[in-house]
Amino acid sequence: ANAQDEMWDKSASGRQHPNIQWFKEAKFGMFIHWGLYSKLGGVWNNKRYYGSGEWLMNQAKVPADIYAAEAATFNPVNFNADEWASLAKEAGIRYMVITAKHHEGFAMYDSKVSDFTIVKSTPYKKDPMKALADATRKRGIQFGFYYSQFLDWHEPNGGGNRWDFDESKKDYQRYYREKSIPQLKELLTGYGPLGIVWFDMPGGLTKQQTQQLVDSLRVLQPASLFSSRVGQGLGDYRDFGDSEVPPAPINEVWESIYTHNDSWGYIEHDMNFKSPREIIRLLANVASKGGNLMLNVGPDGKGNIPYYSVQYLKATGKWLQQNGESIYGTTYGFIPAQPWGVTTAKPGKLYLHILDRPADGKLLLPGCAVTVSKVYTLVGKRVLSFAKKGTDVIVNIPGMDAQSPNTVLVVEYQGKAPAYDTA
Ligand code: H79
Repeated sequence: ANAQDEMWDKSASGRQHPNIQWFKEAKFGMFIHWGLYSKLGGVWNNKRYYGSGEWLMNQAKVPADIYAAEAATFNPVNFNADEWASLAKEAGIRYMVITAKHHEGFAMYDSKVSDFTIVKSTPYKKDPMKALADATRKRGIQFGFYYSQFLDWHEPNGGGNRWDFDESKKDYQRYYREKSIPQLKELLTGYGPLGIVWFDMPGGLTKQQTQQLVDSLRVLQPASLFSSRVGQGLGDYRDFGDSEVPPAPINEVWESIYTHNDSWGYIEHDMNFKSPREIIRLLANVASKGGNLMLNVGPDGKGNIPYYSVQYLKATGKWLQQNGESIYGTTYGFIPAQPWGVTTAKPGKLYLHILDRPADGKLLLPGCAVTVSKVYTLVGKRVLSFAKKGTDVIVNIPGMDAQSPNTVLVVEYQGKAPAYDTA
């Protein structure tokens, strides 16, 4: 886990945000990294960089003024908020979080407190976030902003940039006062109700100052959820490290974040996209531990979501349309991960996600100490026979489509589900 995640303190979060329920049920979110780095695509001075596109300025140690000049040719003319939102809808996405400002310091919205914005310093001149906020909400998708509250490589007083600003001369308080907090307030007042404010990489504030920051933003949008990376254990739900799933179920509200390829921001030479099969299995794995998966896509500098992200997300949505009952609104199942797959649950129902069909066609549910009344395939509702041996239940499964990324069975039962020893 990142050090920042260790700051998330279970005792401090005994409280529950009054608006947490939608998030608990949502299970599948879309993360979008989009900024000036998207135009650069992981290339600087004809050199390809690997890792994460949004880190290019840092990796190539580009001076802030030279980097800022790139805005003059950033013109995402193909951006279409309705297309992005309907893709999310078709993919079965329930919430979307997009970078309003990443570490590069560039505002992807109409900020009045900085000149380094998509409206003021690019030929595009429009605010794409307004349109996206409207397009997602219109489709019942919760909308939220990512905001890098401490790292800002554009500002002499912002965190992180040591290649052209002297760290010892930085006044972080001033940066928070003059840019970070005012921009957060703009985002929380100008774009309607936000489902989430997704902070990242805390720094430069004491616990008391972080609390003041949170309090000053809460009053603007009491219903909005804050991610744990606001720091100091003050978030409303827990985020794991980038691309991390906990090893065992966790009885808390939490989220795993993953990239579709190997980068958050667009990299033109990164084609390592997870297949629909991989996404569907990752989603089941995360749900079986009780969390949400927020999967990232990185649109390019013209405003196009990469072709494979579009295709693979749509395919994921097809699976969810038929099998969503086993994902949305579930929590971890009471049977831990098995050689054949993982489980999720709702009251009276256990969902068996068969990721690797056992060769003998017999599915073992160890420690299934409930009264099973019926087992059937989720798709097609085909009833299956089963046997009981002590607390073990063995389900006779039919020949399955070997190509299926995840075949789901439903176990209906009476009785209290055995307690799961969560981490
Ligand atoms: O927004 C994404 C990342 O840019 C951000 N969090 C996610 C959601 C993040 N900020 N800091 N970090 C992640 C940790 C820094 C990782 C790094 Fe690297 C390792 C920076 C340099 C080496 C990854 C690999 C980025 C460039 C190369």
